[in-house]
Amino acid sequence: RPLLMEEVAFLMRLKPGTAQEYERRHAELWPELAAALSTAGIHDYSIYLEPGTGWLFGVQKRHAGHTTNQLPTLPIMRKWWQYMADLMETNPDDSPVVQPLQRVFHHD
Ligand code: RM4
Repeated sequence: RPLLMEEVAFLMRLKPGTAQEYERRHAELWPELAAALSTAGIHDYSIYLEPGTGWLFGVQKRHAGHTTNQLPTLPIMRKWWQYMADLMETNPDDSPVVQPLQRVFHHD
């Protein structure tokens, strides 16, 4: 039976003192970026903050046939990452450092 949807979770990290601005920018997420995420098959996407440390916990669902591997090639995604780079720990290309997480428990 084919998998219709998968859930993925990952860590990212904020630079010190940027949490308020990070939340503010996401409250005003560019509609074009939201559309790109949806088109790529991402939905039910949340980012949680551990306030004391700046660790971000992202969790999102991906439809079967999702194209998240192509997001880094989209100009709107690159532009968003450049915009966010002053707030986040980033790679040299301005994408956020992402640490994938392994699921060790699930209660349905
Ligand atoms: C984050 C980061 C992620 C993106 C979300 C919407 O700050 O840029 O890559 O998926 O925003």
